[in-house]
Amino acid sequence: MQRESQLWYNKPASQWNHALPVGNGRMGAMVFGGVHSERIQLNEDSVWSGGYRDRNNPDAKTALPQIRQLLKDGKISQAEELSRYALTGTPEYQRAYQTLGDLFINFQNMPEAADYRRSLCLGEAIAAVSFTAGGHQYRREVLASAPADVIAIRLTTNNPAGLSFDTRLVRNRLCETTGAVSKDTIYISGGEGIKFVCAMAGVAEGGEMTAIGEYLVFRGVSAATLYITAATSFRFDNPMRICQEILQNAKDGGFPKLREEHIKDYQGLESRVAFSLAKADSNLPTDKRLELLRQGQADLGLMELYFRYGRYLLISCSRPGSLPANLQGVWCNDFLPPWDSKYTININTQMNYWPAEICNLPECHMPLFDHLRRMYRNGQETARKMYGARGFVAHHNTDIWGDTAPQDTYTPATYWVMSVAWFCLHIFEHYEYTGDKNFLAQNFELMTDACLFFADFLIENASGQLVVSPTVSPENRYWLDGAQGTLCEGCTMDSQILHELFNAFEATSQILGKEQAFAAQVATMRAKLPPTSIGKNGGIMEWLQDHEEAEPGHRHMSHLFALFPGSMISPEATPEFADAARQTLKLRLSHGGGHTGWSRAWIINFRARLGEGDEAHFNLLELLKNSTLPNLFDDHPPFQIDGNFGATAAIAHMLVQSTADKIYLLKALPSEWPAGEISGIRAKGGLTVSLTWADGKLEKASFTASHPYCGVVICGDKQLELKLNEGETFEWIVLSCECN
Ligand code: FUC
Repeated sequence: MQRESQLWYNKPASQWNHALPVGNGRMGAMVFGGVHSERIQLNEDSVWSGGYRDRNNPDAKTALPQIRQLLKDGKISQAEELSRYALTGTPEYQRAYQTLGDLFINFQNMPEAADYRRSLCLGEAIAAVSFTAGGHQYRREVLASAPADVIAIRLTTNNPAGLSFDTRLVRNRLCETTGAVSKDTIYISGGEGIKFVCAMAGVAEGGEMTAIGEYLVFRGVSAATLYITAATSFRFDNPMRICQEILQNAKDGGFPKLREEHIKDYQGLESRVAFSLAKADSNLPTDKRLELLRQGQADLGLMELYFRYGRYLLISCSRPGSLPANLQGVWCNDFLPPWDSKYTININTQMNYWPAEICNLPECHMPLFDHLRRMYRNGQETARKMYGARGFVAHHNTDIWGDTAPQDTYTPATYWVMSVAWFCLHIFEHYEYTGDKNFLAQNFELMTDACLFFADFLIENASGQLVVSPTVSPENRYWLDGAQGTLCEGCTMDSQILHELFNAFEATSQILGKEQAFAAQVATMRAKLPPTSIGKNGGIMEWLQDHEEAEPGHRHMSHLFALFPGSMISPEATPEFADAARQTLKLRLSHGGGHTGWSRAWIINFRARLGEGDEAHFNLLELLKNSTLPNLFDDHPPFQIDGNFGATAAIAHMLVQSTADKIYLLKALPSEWPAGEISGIRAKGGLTVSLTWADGKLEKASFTASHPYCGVVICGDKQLELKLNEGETFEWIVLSCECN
């Protein structure tokens, strides 16, 4: 079967949301592809607005007992007022991610273009611009190489000596110095708090190149290469020296070698997974396809492309050694971007990493764990200073410094202490997929300290249950006695996360043979957590009391955590709760829920978990129609990358889902996808899974074990006992399996 491999357009990008992204984890670039002038907007993941500050509110600890008492007494607004003074970070805001700047290329004497094409090849991770002008061909290639640590731009023409242009790096604000550092290299530098250098070296073939002022000027060349890199004081003492070393190596190696090594490196990750829906393939530009989809035309190939693009984006913005994918991955055009383009950790950052394991990119998960380590010391300080607790805590946002104090003055999200617990489930998930005990051992102290915080912080409510107080159910409000409230004693999502954290901790303690006494205490705490309950409207209750929601169509569906990404609710194990989750979804959607890209992506995952293929497909269509920009970036609005990653994971989950000892195949196969294949998907227990299906039925599945496996494969009414030794593969040929 053919695979969709390109995003392409027949005109240059008129704005940023049309430009095409490349990235090597640490650096990103957005290619506009103009004919007479090119703009390439640049990012480096550590260009942020300032340094670390201790923002822990010194009055939190004193006020905490009073806030708790007010909540117990039902005096919600008073508890909220005191929290606003005593719990809010001092100062209120964390740092913001920022653009690095732009590369501009102005071409001289370039005639009008014909046969224009701007594309992004997902098979090679190369953005290209090509056209004919004045009877000659012109081509530009832009790639972000991880091995060479540069963004490389290659310009060629078959017009002898036909390329003349000038080029420079620009950053409108906060640029302290610019100019040439040598006869072939120019740079810009600046930054608030974190100092950056971005440097560009040029190589001309034929013709001439000179550095003048802050420009590199090319005259009458037949080909030119530009190498760009950047470094900041976040990682290096002398960013300029690092940039010069990187650029020297790139020039010494030359473009052909750099290109070849880039493709090899990228394909090492990308080619592990292939997804194809039989009828795919269209010869229309991507923006046109999106438009036709909005008009109701089916386009299975676009879904295939969207999935492949999701993996491409994760590979491009999250590599070992880089910072984790932020709200915009690594691509950000602003000095003060929406929500600072930092890490919102009450779902958005977590969602960025939903595809990492199942889509066979465990390496790309690593920056998240590095960042958790960055948050660790700060989180211990926040626990101690704000709450007088041991262990490790963070609130609903963090920044480049791993800041763990609350962000924002009172919003329905700010004083939520569950994000570290949620991140620890990613540690366990990585272990479940890979079986890597060393990784688990290295990160066990984070899990231990996450639990330790709750050993000190949980309190008993009037029913003797252990609850988080104060807390919020992100990010909804409830009605109580004619007034709206946010703060509460315990909420469903918190209990669900804690159930999963405590289970994971107990399992890890057993696997590693460590902290067994504490694990017993954790088990006792787990037994006293409030259970998930069903409310009077037939849905899952969001709070421990059956409050009415202030926003019944709220984008957050926090109380369905146990359905996804958690696993305590499933149609197989808890059919009654699965029905209640369906009812919750129905109610939220009937009030306009799913209106942000990430919220819609979460819904697709819920539908996949519930085994509802057609519903999953419907919501994927809605995401593409209503929350997708011309360059296929997710549109919150504005651009926010979590929806891309959430939906990529969801597509995988529609086809393969797993628990420690069960694998479900084609559990949510939509009737619109009668035939297809997917290869290289990972399942818990260390399996790599490939499938083909036709007429809505599984034909063949193969399983390769990276370590000994023993479990059951389930597809519709068919079951298979699977026992594999390390390295072994089993092929299951199924001829008459009705799935769904
Ligand atoms: C949370 C969400 C918003 C947005 C922001 C970055 O606050 O509720 O929709 O995604 O994070």
